Amino acid sequence: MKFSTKAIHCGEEPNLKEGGCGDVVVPIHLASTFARKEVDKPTGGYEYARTGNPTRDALEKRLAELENAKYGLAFASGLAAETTLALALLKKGDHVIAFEDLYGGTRRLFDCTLTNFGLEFTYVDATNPENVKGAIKSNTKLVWLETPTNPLLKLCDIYAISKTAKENSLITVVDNTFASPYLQNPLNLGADIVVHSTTKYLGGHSDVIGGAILLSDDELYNKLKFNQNAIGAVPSPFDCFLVLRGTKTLAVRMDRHNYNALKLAEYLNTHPQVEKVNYPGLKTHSQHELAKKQMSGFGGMVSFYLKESIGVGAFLGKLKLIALAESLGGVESLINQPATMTHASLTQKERDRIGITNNLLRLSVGIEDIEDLKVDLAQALQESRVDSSD
Ligand code: P1T
Repeated sequence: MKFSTKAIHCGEEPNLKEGGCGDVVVPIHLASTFARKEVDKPTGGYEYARTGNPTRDALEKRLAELENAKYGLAFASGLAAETTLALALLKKGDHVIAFEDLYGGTRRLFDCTLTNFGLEFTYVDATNPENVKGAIKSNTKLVWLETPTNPLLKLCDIYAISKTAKENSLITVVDNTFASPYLQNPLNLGADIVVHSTTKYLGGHSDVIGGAILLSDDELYNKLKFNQNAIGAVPSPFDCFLVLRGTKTLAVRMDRHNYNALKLAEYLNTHPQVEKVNYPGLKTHSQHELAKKQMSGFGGMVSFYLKESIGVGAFLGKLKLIALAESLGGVESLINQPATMTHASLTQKERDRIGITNNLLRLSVGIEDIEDLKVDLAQALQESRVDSSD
């Protein structure tokens, strides 16, 4: 099956067997526990809903199919997935190499929580695979990547880095949230594990918080599956249903996100009040060729720096359609100032070093009519000029 067919059918085949009612949508199984006939084995395959339930099973199966993975594990949030992964696969004294440009919450988890458990993190500019290689130490266990990154839309070469990691017996994890499985499949490029915040494109409607881990390695899966239950950061059946429903339209939504984001990136790129635009689909993006190689589209995320002639607060206040909010990947367009919102937990020094300055804005381009989005940006840019005499 091709992607959009899998996204609708995998994990949700109608049950036409004896006793099944043939429903084409998997039910929201609310039972927290499952009765058994014999003491030593679950009768219907389930025992307790934290350990597993049919709605979550359907979601895990579908997400695994979409990432070409053997196994899927669903979690209560993207950060719940990340926490479980770290606690399951790392131990005190282990070292992790991470891309310096990551979602602020991921860096907060690493720097403010996991370091308390004796884990060590080194951040590198992974746009150059040599920087990852150069950071390997005797206690390095794992390489953590985002591509494209949040919020600067930088890329890293998944194939090259995974190859180096394998040669050094390291696990490569790719947070594929920004691309979604429709545009990029890191496991096909050599990565060991894919992580998603399903809150974003997979859910797609800004109405659910969720996370997932997808992988094919039996040994790693067994550790993660054990810890999914042991730690217990699992999604509710209703949340599983919402993400399952979201995945059905992922392909059509992503096509429109791609189209709208490219149009807006091109528009902003030529706008006199915009200093620089970060979008992998632009020929001016320094990694455009890599984007073409490892992605099948450039996604719905754009970030840009406003010139000093624009008041950032005034600009954000003038937007009428595009909401000022954290998060991304929904059908509605959102804008965010990373320095004060999603990446506020980084130190000022670190933000400045990476390039997350106050004039950087991040757009999650929705699937509205492109003309309405352009008009909204245009009027806000015009109205917020510091030198505007009207
Ligand atoms: O919010 P949660 O579902 O826990 O997912 C965390 C997460 C993980 N990885 C990436 C790349 C993310 O962007 C996020 C969450 N990001 C936002 C809320 C944001 O506005 O960037």
